Amino acid sequence: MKQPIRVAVTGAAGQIGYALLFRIASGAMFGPDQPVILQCLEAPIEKALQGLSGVAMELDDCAFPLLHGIVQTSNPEEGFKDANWCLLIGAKPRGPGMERADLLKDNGKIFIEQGKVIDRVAAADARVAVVGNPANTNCMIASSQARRLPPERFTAMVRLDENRAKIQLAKKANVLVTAVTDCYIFGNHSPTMFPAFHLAKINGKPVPQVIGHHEWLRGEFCDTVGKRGAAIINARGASSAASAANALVDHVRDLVTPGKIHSVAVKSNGLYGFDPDVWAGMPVKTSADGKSYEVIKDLPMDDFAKSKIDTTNKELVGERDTVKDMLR
Ligand code: NAX
Repeated sequence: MKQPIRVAVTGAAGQIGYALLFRIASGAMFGPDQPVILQCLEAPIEKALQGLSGVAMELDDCAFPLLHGIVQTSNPEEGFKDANWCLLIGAKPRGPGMERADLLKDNGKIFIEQGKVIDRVAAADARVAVVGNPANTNCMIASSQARRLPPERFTAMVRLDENRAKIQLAKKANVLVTAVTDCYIFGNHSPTMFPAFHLAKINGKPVPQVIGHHEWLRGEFCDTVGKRGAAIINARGASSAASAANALVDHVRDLVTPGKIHSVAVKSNGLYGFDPDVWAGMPVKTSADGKSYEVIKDLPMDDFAKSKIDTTNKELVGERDTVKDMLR
């Protein structure tokens, strides 16, 4: 039996947390032979901690063979102690009348603190995946606090957007989602993101050739993927939760599975024309040992793709400028 790995999850009693913890404990994220210890971190609010105790009872009641322990805490030092993976989901939601800049700054404070503590107390091999919005910028903020852990250990999730793009293309072409490959998200997890349809393939053939409807690809397709979160809020009265948890399972599982290629928001280092210091979605390939990744470089970008990347890059730079006084 392998040694258990420690997985810290913030916002563990929230809606995504509730859809996620059971799947981690069942082996969906790290495999059927990898035991886990869940280190659940919640805000120091009585209602949240009480909710978390109920989630922990339910986890117990599943009698998962791979679940070797549950920590419940509101203390980041305890929550991130020796963690191998830190899944940062907890964030403040945007309240009525709240400006985006205020949301960025309020959430920035959470990610400044968590970045510092992770750097101090997490395991030597710690890796971080940020879901709490604005995810790309929160990830950049957390990484900016780290002295020990290099920036490539900090990733943000754009996998939900990749999954959304794939299913839209599959439905349009009337094929199973498994026929869609090479479908990558560039930029911010926001409506400005670019689902790069010109690189995607259906049954190995270029999407523009198979679908043929260029106006649909440039217009309705990009809009549907970019605004899917809002459409779900309108329909459900609550934001995406199960699909977000599922995307995080995909994000982490593919980052530890040798050879997998998928969309991850990483420090751009200037690739694809992004500002070097923003975290932007792009395709990455997991290394042979499953411990690191490299960005797939030099994919062709036409004028439309370049203008979409320029727009999403400007938004990321604007977000960073809003919080720049908080960085070190
Ligand atoms: P909920 O409001 O249901 O849950 C958030 C939880 O985080 C709450 O239980 C809260 O008490 C906790 N929390 C707040 N501050 C905390 C802190 N400092 N430490 C620990 N826990 C803290 O939100 P939920 O629907 O679960 O969404 C969580 C985040 O994911 C939001 O920021 C949301 O915008 C974001 N999303 C990101 C997505 C992505 O693709 N990157 C998609 C889904 C989702 O919208």
